[in-house]
Amino acid sequence: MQDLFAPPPPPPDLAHIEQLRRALHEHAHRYYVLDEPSIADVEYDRLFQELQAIEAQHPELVTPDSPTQRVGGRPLDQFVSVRHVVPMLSIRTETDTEASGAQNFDARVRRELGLNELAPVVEYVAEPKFDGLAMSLRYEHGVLVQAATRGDGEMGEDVTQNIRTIGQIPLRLPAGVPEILEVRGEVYMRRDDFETLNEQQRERGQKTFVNTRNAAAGAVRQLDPGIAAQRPLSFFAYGLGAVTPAAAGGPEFGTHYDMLQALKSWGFPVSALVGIAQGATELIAYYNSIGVQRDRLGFDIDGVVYKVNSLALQRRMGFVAREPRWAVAHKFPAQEQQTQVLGIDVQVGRTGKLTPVARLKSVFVGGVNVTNATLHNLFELRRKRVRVGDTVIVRRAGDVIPEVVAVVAPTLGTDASALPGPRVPYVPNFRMPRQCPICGSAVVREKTEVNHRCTGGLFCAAQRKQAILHFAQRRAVEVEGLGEKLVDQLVDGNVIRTLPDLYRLGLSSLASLDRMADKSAQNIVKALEKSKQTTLPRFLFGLGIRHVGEATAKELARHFGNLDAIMDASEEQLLQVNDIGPIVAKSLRTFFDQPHNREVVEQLRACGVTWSEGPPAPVAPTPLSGKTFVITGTLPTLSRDEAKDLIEAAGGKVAGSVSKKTTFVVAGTEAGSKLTKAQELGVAVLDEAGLKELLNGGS
Ligand code: 5U1
Repeated sequence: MQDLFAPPPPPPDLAHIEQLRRALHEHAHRYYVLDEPSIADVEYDRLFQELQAIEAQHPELVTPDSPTQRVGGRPLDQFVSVRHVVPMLSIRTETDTEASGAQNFDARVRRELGLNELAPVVEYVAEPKFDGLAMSLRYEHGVLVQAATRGDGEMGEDVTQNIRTIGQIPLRLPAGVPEILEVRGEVYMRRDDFETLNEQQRERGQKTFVNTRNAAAGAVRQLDPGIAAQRPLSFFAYGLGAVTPAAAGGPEFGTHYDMLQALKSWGFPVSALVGIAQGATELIAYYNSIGVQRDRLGFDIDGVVYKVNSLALQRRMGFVAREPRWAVAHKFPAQEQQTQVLGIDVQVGRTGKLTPVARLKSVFVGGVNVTNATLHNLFELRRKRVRVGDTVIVRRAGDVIPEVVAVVAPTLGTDASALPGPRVPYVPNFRMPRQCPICGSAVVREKTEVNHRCTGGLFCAAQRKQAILHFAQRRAVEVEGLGEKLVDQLVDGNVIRTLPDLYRLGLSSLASLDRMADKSAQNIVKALEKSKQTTLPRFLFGLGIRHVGEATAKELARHFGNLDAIMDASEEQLLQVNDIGPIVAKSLRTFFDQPHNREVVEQLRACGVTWSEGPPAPVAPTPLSGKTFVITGTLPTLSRDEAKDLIEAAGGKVAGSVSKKTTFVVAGTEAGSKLTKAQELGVAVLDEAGLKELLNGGS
């Protein structure tokens, strides 16, 4: 009911409303697109809330391009169909993942343009092929009025409500843009956003998404814009649809590249990886260069796109069906493939963790032949309902271990040639073994844990192998050249049983191993000799005590100064160490309470392994104590390891991912999603010079 005694709202100050909207648009562009926030988050929130309050008092003044209109809207029953005035084209795919993919395209372009061998090279624009879903954004008089999916190219779906929630998509364009402007590009989800989303889904007991593309598509096709707003999406622009024709005041571009630059100047995100390539040779170089960077990018791509740069030549070449003759997508090896589960084995890790691993019919995924994929743990395996004989999707993206993402077809039996069909009852469900498959010790699972573990400790050959590899790794004592194959040979052949046995290896026992040349054996002996001089944190980390990572090992070394003090410290004393909680304290105590672990330490000492020890660190706080850093990108002079060492030496901690607990992100060139995340969370960002200043006592 209207309150008749309430004072009437003050008359709206239209100029102020416009000023607020302009400021918010500008700040959103700097934040989401340029990655250069110009005001603090709290200040942005203040302006936003001020505008929201005014609009609440004067709902008649709310416009669709107001920054407040990104969130909200009512859930829809269904999406409305939209006709694309200019059809959304698809792109011909070159599946040949060799250099010939680029050569074939260039040869075709030259043929169609009637260019002989003597004619100059053709200029192309090369772009990443983003793994998301195509979107057409329609602006009228500079205001976003519609966002539509591709659909069949002629008719798409109106998903404007959901697309408005994407911070990178401008709701309003600067003055001077064409009256009608349709911008085409790809909506996608960044990898870190995908990981966070899946983690949240898991915590809520909801279905996880198979890959970034599915997650992005699910968000775009979400009928409730409130839910869509919680799914973090991003956008890259790469083309135009309908545009006010040049004759009616629209822009006239000479090249595709110029058009992309205009899109950028109008506020759209355009990938920094877009480049110009002269002829097939440079296309191949581009393909290879993006291929090398692929795993490090913050988002998934499935190939690159080549386009003839000159728009006049594009017009001359035209289309076949719905595909332009002047463009091609040159695919990378797929990161997902289907194959069949031939068996389910169990692998035992360094800490005794048992991992169910699917043995697969060999399949080429993400550039390598994959024959095994992790099923993580018994609960994941059950959730995905994987059984021997099933046809599954296997994914190998980046450096991550290949994993089984889903069952596509339960099959009959284990016959690899069997067609998909109903699951037969006689394929038994996988069960975790009660005894370790390697050493026969009991397998246990604590109530609060998802993982099963072998209780055999160093009695278990699998754990011994992993323990040796852990001890020998670069960030522990570093025995160069001691890799998995060699350790397998040494342990399986009973040449070594314990860590100290490593230092008892003679040249002759090494040289007698299969496929071991004299020179390689000498190198291993030299590397072992070199590894004997180490540091206390490296040695402690190398022992492989559960929950004792590098940072904890450094804290322990700093606090106690020598190994004997650590070995003899009570849980209460261990709890005094910076960042050590009850779980780590208990784990350390348990480890050093086992006589065989103490014996290993003594024998290593007897073999000549030494480390520098010193007095406990002074109690005074070090300049970076209590501060957590994340390093991203390439720093001008320091390697990441050097930066990490410096930070830790000054009492700081280095973490792998950005969260609200991060104090600083140290960013170099080509910093990716971690930098964006830092900006989103309002975490302070430093360059190398800033870090050095901090290390020298600045604040
Ligand atoms: N980067 C990029 N992706 N992509 C997809 N450019 C690009 N262009 C496309 C498509 C379907 O189509 C045009 C060639 C019409």
